[in-house]
Amino acid sequence: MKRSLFALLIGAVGFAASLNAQTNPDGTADTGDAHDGQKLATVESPARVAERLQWWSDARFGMFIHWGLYAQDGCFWKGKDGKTEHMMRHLQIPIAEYEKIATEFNPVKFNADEWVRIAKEAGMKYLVITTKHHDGFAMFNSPSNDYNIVKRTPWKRDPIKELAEACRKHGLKLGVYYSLGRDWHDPDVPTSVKADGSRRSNTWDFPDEDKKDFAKYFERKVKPQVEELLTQYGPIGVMWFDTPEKISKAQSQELLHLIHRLQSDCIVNARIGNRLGDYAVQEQKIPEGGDPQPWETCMTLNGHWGYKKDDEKWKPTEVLIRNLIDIASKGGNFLLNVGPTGEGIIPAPSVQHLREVGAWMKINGAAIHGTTASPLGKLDWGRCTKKVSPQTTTLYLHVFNWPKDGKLIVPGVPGLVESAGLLADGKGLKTVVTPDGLVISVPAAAPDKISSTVVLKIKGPLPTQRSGAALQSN
Ligand code: JFZ
Repeated sequence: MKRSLFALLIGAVGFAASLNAQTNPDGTADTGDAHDGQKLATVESPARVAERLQWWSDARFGMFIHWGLYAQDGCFWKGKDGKTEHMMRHLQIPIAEYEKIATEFNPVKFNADEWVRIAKEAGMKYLVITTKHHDGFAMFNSPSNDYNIVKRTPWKRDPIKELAEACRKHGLKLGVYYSLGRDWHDPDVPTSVKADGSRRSNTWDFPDEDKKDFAKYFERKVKPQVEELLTQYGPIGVMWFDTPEKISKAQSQELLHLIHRLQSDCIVNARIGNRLGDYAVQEQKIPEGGDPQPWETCMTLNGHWGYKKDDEKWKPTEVLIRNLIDIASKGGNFLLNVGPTGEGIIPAPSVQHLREVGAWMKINGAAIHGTTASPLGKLDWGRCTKKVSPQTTTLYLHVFNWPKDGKLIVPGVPGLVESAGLLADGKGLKTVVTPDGLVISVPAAAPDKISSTVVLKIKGPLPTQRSGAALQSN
């Protein structure tokens, strides 16, 4: 590929930053990690980046999967509550002990086809699965490092291979999560000390910080494993890195170069570190004004990423659907997480919630997939997404609060109305221009209590196209 890293030397295009505090589900303060919410540097031409991101932007909705040894007993170990997928660190479990979990890890109910179908039926277009979390255990066949699911478990299978096949079959893209700067199994990963004084590396097995050399770990483990991920499974849609921590700029660049040498179309998230990557990550929250650069919010269905057996605090379906709409109206992607069990199944409440989202998507998916950010200002009754063609601008009006008087007022609609109708039944609706805005006459009852879509078609492109930047402020 011609796009080269030489472009690195040419100026970087700046984007508006949006910095926000972050908290882990376990309450630990990952607050304001420098790699999140930051301006990304443009390494390639914006056109090339946009081209690579096209399918991903159109997708708008994906499934995040956190699956690892911590799931074996739902983040408990020897009866002790390990709190989250960070169980190994929270309980300071020695490597020799943690490794024993692998000898019992036997997810006999795992069915890649079923996982992919659950995602597909929810209206999701891609998945991102943890191939190595902070515990350092590879959930894929890793010839370079035998601490992996094929070598160390009685199950001996490679779930990434099976998921790649199922994704191909069902037309979804496969992305892989890789914990970059944290690896509690490797002796060479130095500790980063957080603002709250907590240390994020394995200080119980490897207390001597002076002996740790990130470069050794990077060469020995990261580079070979990233290469494996990009050569063993066909096209990888997204490399989703986490926790860049101590990685240097040169190392982030080298890694990016390695990825694009192997798969030039592979999208990389910003957690490759040092302001590189194609899109920004937001965790557990939706930025108020969106973000003009490509962005994705990742979020849990309950309060945990990994399977936590005593967590029953599920987000209501209404919240999930409205979050998806809110994110799409601000030009972002929604990566919604499931935490499969040690047996290899996605917990029933997760499946149920995703089914309900899927039922909504079946009717309203056209108002999400392939849309871009709202061109309208703040709307009292809900949100807006749009699709643009040379002849017509389609506005999807997502009505959360159905008007009691049968009049939906859309302020600031420019141009000539071509048609208005309900997405649910295709029936046309009457419109009239008033000083308050366009008034659409809608039936008394909302087709959907969570959100109903009114499709408004306007002649030609909108006069003021403000791409990306969300104009909604709530
Ligand atoms: C990380 C992991 O530690 C966690 O286990 C999970 O995988 C999640 C998706 O990512 O947690 C983070 C990382 C970065 C921030 C917050 C939580 N951050 O930048 O605010």
